[in-house]
This record gives sequence, C-alpha cells and structure tokens, in this order.
Amino acid sequence: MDHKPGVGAHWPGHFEIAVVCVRIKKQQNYFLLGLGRSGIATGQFLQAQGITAIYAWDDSEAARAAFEMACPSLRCMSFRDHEWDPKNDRLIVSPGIPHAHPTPHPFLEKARAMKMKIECDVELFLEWQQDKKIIAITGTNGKSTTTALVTHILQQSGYDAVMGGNIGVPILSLGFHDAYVLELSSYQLERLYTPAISTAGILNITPDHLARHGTMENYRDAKGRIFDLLNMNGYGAICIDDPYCAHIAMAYAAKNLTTISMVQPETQEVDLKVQRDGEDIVLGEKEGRLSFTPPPSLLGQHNAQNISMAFCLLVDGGYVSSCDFLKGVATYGGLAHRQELVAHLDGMTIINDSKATNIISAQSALQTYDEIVWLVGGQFKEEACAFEALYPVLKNVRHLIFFNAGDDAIFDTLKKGCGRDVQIDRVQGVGAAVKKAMEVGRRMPKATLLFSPASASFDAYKNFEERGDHFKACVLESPQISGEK
Ligand code: UMA
Ligand code: ADP
Repeated sequence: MDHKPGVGAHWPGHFEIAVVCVRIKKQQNYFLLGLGRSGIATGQFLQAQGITAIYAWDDSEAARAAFEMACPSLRCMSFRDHEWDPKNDRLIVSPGIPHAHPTPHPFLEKARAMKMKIECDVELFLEWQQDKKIIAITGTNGKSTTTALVTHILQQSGYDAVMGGNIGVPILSLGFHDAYVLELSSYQLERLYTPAISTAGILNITPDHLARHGTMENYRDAKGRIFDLLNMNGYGAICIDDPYCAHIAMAYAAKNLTTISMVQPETQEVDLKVQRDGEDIVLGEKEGRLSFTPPPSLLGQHNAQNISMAFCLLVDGGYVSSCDFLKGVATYGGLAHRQELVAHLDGMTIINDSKATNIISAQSALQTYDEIVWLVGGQFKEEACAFEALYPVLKNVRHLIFFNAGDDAIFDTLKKGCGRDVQIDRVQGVGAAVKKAMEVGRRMPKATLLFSPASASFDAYKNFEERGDHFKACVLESPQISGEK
C-alpha cells in the first residue's frame, strides 16, 4: 500500500514541472479541436508546461471567445487548410466530436487520411502522470457513482486522491495528487494509447451511444480498450453479467483480471460472487465472505454492482483493507441526480434520478422502489420496442406520468406493459408532470415520486444536471412543500 503524504501543490509554479516537462514533448505543435471544458483545461495545461506552439479551434464562436478569455495569449484559427505532419503535429480532440460516425468532423476526416493519431486530453494526462496511482472506471451505467465512491473511500483512508474525466471535471485541471480516479467514457477511451493505468474496471455494457460508435461491437471494443491501457503491473476487474462484458473478459483473459457476477452463472467461472440477503450485500463465497448493509445512498441491485466493483478495485487492488473499505462505504453520501433524495413529504418520498438517460438506468431505479409514481419523458434514445425491457419492473409502478406530447409509440408500449390498476396521465413538460405527481402522490398511503426519465435531456435542457435542478425546483416550489422543507 502506498500512503504517501500529499504533495499539495498545483502544477503552475511547482518544481515538479521540471520533471514532467520531459514527458510533454515541447518541440511538437499541439492542435486542439473542441474548446469546451476539456479543451480549455488542455490549453491552460500546455501553456503551463511552457509550450507555445498551440493552435485551437471550435466551430462555435462563443466557445472560441470563451477559450481566448481563459487562455489570453492564445488565438483561435481554423485548421481547414492545414497539411498535417504526424511526426510533429498532435491533434487533441474533444471527446464529443465524431471522427467516424454518424458523420466525421471534416478536419478529422482529412487528418485521418493523413494518418494523424486522434487523441484526447486524458492521453496527455496519462503521459504526464504515468508514475502515479491511476484508477480508471468505465461501463454504460454506474461510472460516476463508482468513481465517486472509490474516491471517497480512498480519501477516508488517508489518500490524497481526486476524481476527474467524464464525471465533469477535466482531468488536466486537477494538478498534482498521489492518486487519480478517472471516469472514462467510450468517447475518451478510443482516443487513449499510453498504458499508464494501475487499476481498471468495467461495470456493464448495454446499448448506448450507438450513433457515435456505429455498431454495438465498436462500442464494446472502445470500452474494452481500458484493459489495453493497464501498466505492466496493472490489475483489472469486470462484471461479466452481460454478453459484451463476458466477451471482453475472454478477450483479455491474459491480463490480471478479476471477474464479478451477481447472477451466479453456471457456465463461466467467476472470482467474486455478489449476492443479496434482504437489504444486505454479501461478497464472496462462504469462506472469507464479507456481509454488510449498504447506506441509504447505495440502495438497490445496481448499487450492489457498483460497490462490488469498488471492492475489487480497492481491496483486491491493494489500496485499502476490508475494514477501511466498509468504513468508507458506510459514510458515502451519494451524488446529485442519481436516485437523489429530494424530500419526504406527507408519506411521499421524492427522488431525482435525472441521470437516468437510458432504459437500463431507469430500470435500476424502478426495481429499487415500490408504490412508484413514475415521471418519464424527454429525448428518448431507444426505439419503442426496447422499452418492453421495462415490463418486469413496471409491477412496482402505481401511476405513470408521461411528459412528452409526441412519442406515441413509446407511450403505447409503456401503457401496454402496465397492469390494469395502474393510472396513466399524459402531460407536457416537467413542471406539469411534477404538479400532477404531487396531486396523485398525496392521495396514496406511501408513494415514491420517481423522476427517472429514461431519456437524454437535450430536448429542453443543456444537460441532465439542469433537468434535475428544474425538477427539484418544481418540487420545492410546489404549494404542498414550500414553507415546510
Ligand atoms: N464542437 C465542435 N464541432 C463539433 C462538435 C462539437 O467544435 O462538430 C465543440 C463544441 O462547440 C464544444 C466542444 O466541441 O465547445 C465540445 O464540448 P463538449 O461539451 O462535448 O466537451 P467538454 O466540455 O470538453 O466535455 C467533455 C465531455 N463531453 C463529452 O464527452 C460529450 C464531458 O462528458 C466531460 O465531463 C468533460 O469533457 C470533462 O472531461 C460529458 C458527457 O456528456 C458529461 N459525456 C458522455 C456521457 O456521459 O454520456 C460520454
Ligand atoms: P454513469 O456515470 O455511467 O452515467 P451514474 O452513476 O451517473 O452512471 O448513474 C446513472 C444512472 O444509472 C442513474 O440513474 C443511476 O441510478 C443508474 N445506475 C447507477 N449504477 C448503475 C448500474 N451499475 N447499473 C445500472 N444502472 C445504474
């Protein structure tokens, strides 16, 4: 175990820069495409490394202006006429800008034709901090929860640990620390090359982001790349309960991997079996098994998966003892917008699960509660027939409030899956849905008002955070609750 005291200083002006500069190649030209959060952090980081050959572009004028404000000595310029030189030019691209599907960005199409490698900000981080403890987590659902949980346990156990990446904090903005916990998306993973990760985990893989990856196989392979990025002594863990993860576990059998399962497959050997005993979680077999009650912030079968992954990464990975692990789990407070408790009122429990941006994440919320008033709607990503996957958990729903005017096929599919005793309403928008839910929830003896939209938020909001904040504001401003928070 490595419990070094924190260095405690951020990179600008700190003496370690002299050491790390060796790794960030100064003689190269850096081209930054996409100047959102990660693009700005990359510009600032490269400047702090003493690099001057930085060229930046974003298709949005507002983003270019914000970048020039954040990096005053840099000016944006289009790369349209640039002739790429793979030896001397590096192309650092925002994770969200496509290079293949659905339509490649024109600069990237040209760059690829000239054999340019497409990298992202995390690649610079892996080169820069390759001697540090780096724990990386991916999966379709549960990445942020597991990343935050792992970071919390490390911090509680005395580590100078920080988290970043897809969780919303550009990793290059974090400065020097002893341990980094990285949430990695498939968008980032396919732009990473340096094997510098100490410990890596894949939680689950279900259909998502198919527009960007083209096929499910491409999406799966992008996720699997996390194990290519393990360093020489690297260790990984993977939950093999879906066919895509089972495939990856086989493909990377030569690596030092622990397999996890919650469904006890008979056909495949697993290293860590996870079971439920009522509310309790039981990790492992009879001998050496660990049994504990999760805190209210980690209820449900899906969180048992997240906790068991954290266990493998931290305890099997040699970072903390089982005892410190349990202490950390017990004090984990949860993240906003992931089955977040908003209020208890008149017997109602009100939950904000705005981060449920696909069917499987909503499914995990629907199976966690009962007597549910379910608020569902937004920019659906999946076809109507895919919503049939929710039929088994609709038994927990007493009242369904569908808040889209369109999407008749999805509405009809959900309606068909609800029992005869389920009330169904259709309204327009989150505000109207909250109003209706508060009315019906109060008349029920013990309702859970569950805002778990099973959709992206981009129809009406900038992101899922803004949507969740709007939901919470509607709840807190409703006549039933204002004045008695
Ligand atoms: N842009 C162009 N041309 C294009 C498309 C985009 O110039 O054709 C520009 C946009 O104008 C924008 C920039 O590219 O200024 C990209 O902005 P962004 O919001 O996509 O990127 P960042 O702000 O750098 O955020 C990225 C991640 N975004 C995506 O992967 C889409 C963030 O993940 C991440 O938290 C952040 O880096 C810090 O590491 C967000 C996300 O939605 C949360 N991730 C997806 C998910 O979780 O499902 C994968
Ligand atoms: P991600 O970062 O992968 O999107 P989050 O931890 O933010 O994952 O959770 C997103 C949504 O998925 C939330 O609605 C949450 O309740 C649900 N969820 C969390 N963990 C899992 C899991 N292991 N399997 C399925 N759904 C999950």
